Amino acid sequence: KLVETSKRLAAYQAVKDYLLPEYTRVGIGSGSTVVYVVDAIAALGPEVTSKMVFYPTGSQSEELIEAAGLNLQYISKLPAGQQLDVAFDGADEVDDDLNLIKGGGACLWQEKIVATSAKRFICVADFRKLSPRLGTAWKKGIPIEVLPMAAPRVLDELRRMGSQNPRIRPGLPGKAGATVTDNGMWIIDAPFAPLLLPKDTESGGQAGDGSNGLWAVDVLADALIKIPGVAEIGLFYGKNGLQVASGAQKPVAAYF
Ligand code: DER
Repeated sequence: KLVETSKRLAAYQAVKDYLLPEYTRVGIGSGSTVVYVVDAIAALGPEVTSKMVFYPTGSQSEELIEAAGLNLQYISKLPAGQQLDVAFDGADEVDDDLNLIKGGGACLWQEKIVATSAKRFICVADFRKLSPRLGTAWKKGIPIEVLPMAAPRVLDELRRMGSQNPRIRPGLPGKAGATVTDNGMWIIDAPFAPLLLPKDTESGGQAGDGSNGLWAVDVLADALIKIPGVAEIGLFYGKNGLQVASGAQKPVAAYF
């Protein structure tokens, strides 16, 4: 109950603060917290929302937008050189620098495409997601979207990089075999020791290069994305974290 209340409060506050009436293009993430974001947007009423178009990050997100009667459009239709005004999404874990672990809902690939197509990215998360370092609160591992036929090779490389017991995410009851994403891919969950921040490595304490199994967020992200067979990784940028290709601003705020 407390968690749901926290999600709802965070979502309504985030929409109040960051969905400005003049915005026309809005990204909608996936998961259970973003349900409250869509509720809060729908509550603004059609006089506000009818002027806006909403971009999904997967099948669940698309259903949320349609069920709320909001205008649906796809990121594949965003004109060249244009960006979304804002994108809202959840996270599995948020560290001190607003770096995120995402992918608990296996939607990370389209989520990152939409998030990095937006001028502002608002992460909405309940208090459970707050953590000093990624991997402290969320112990299931970093979600990594992979080409199924490459999964065994990727698992080998992850073990070599020091991941403890990486594994292919099994399907939910009713789906024999692996979880299959909206993109027809698999997810590997790769646990690592808590990921270091610049304030840990700059002080000269730790290298963060994977030696003794300790990685800095950006060093690990750069290494993971290069593994052949990896499509996308569930590590998202923060204010001092990963650079974002699209030049999208860092997460403006995280709401807890
Ligand atoms: O899969 C995802 O990235 C989701 O956004 C997830 O990280 C958040 O899901 P939740 O809001 O249900 O915790």
